[in-house]
Amino acid sequence: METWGNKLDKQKLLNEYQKADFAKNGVLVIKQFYDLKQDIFPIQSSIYEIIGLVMQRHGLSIVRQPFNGSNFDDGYTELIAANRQFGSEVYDLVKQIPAFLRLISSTCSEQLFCDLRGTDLAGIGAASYGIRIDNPFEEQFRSQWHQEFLSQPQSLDGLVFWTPLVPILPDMGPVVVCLESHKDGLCKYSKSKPYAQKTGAYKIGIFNEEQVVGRYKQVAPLTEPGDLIIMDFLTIHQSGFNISHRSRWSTQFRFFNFREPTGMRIGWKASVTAGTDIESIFSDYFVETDQ
Ligand SMILES: O=C(O)CCC(=O)C(=O)O
Ligand SMILES: [Fe+2]
Repeated sequence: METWGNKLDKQKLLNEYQKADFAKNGVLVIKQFYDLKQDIFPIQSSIYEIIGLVMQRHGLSIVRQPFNGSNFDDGYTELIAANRQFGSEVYDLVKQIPAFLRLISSTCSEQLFCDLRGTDLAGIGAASYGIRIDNPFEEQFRSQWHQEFLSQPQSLDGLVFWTPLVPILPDMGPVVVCLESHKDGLCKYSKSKPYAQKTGAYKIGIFNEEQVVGRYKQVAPLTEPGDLIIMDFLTIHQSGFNISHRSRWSTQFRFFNFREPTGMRIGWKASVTAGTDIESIFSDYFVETDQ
């Protein structure tokens, strides 16, 4: 247990009930895993400043309230109303915030992963992390049903860490998860008609999506900043639909196990967003379809 270089924080490890719950369901919500003041507030503060600088860069004079933590996104709705492209600029910049990178590589995240996966050698996949900004009624970048391993071919026993920066209410479209779906292995995928208008890897969907997803009970946990959702790399999940008036800000990062044989065989590839050709890696799992 010396592996992490820091003192092991046993408080942050899962108890036997949580471990059993995770093994059964393929998903677990851990309330207040991160410290609001120490871990989350500095990220929110930097986002507030970056939004302000992007406004300034584009000569916009949008009136904003002083930063108080929970209002870190003040003015963002007005910014994207002026030009949606300015929102993409913010999206690319916020993943460069040091406090966010500290959260990802925090000792408590790493030890949670290592303890749960029984490994001493965790990795954080190249381009496998970011801060989602799901704007109300926007479909283009919404994640439809998927399993993480297909787009993050690092290790089969990887984990998604998902944690919100705003309180997630039902109308904000919480992540929807298919319980116990991780037990059935990797699904078949196709480039199907319903997603043809989407961007990049969002064109890919689970083959026979409705039938596959229909086999499982679904949950859509409501979470608050500080809470953490962990998901198995094979758990089927999707973004909910944000029909609220506020963008849904959430951070996600992924850990993988360097010692897992499938990951080692395929070479711990980077995220699909970094250009990894998942159709060739997973050629047996892609189905041609005209539906
Ligand atoms: O935040 C979302 O809606 C989707 C999240 C997701 O698919 C992930 O974190 O892997
Ligand atoms: Fe995902």
